[in-house]
Amino acid sequence: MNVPSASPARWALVAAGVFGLAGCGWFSAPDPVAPTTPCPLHMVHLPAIGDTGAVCIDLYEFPNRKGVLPRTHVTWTEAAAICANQDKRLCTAAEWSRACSGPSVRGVSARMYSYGASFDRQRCNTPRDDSGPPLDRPAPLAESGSFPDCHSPEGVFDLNGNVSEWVADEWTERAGPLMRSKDEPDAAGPAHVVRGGTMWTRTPYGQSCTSSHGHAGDSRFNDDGFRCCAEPRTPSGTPLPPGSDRGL
Ligand SMILES: [Ca+2]
Repeated sequence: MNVPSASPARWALVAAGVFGLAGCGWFSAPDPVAPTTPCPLHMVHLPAIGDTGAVCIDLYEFPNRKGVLPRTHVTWTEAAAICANQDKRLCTAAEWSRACSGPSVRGVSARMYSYGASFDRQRCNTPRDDSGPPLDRPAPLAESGSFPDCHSPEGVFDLNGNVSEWVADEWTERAGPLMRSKDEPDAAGPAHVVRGGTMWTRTPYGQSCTSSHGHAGDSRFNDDGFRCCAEPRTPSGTPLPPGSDRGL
């Protein structure tokens, strides 16, 4: 996968810790004496631990803004281009899993949901006892961050439910069922993977951190979105060597 080079001018080292847009409630203000994190604003740094490499990941589903509805009806190609335009890229399935499940150590992940081991249908936008409406009806999306306890320990929101999220990986049978819309049975091009499930409980792919299914890359669904990732970087904008941010 080609990773776009970042323009250092668009990156800024920020104090470590979880914080977001100005005036966003529980987020703490940057601490001027805290160590810096090698990620842009409004991204969370997930350092390399165990089997998983380091990555910067958006706090929220795109457009990564608290209080704003996530983008839907977007193809995989469009999602990848939008991330690239921000000097980011789509997350890989492994990075998405690391954000949701926690670091994998010798193949064992820490949790099944971003918030813990057990399903709580009210904690995220995952309460709908249905398999979803027709595509010509809007999905009951939630504004990013409107479920205040729907986040990982590192502060990444809405990984379980709300919109399913395109990741970079091409779909294979190991990535769950390939779901096609009856409105576009002949969609062309390679299929790609979407992760995390949506608000609908009665789907074959679920709503946990292992939730995975495929869609044709040029399909548009009313409950599919994405979030962006990026490489951790030095203050000059150079990608950090793999593993060099362990323990940051
Ligand atoms: Ca989601």
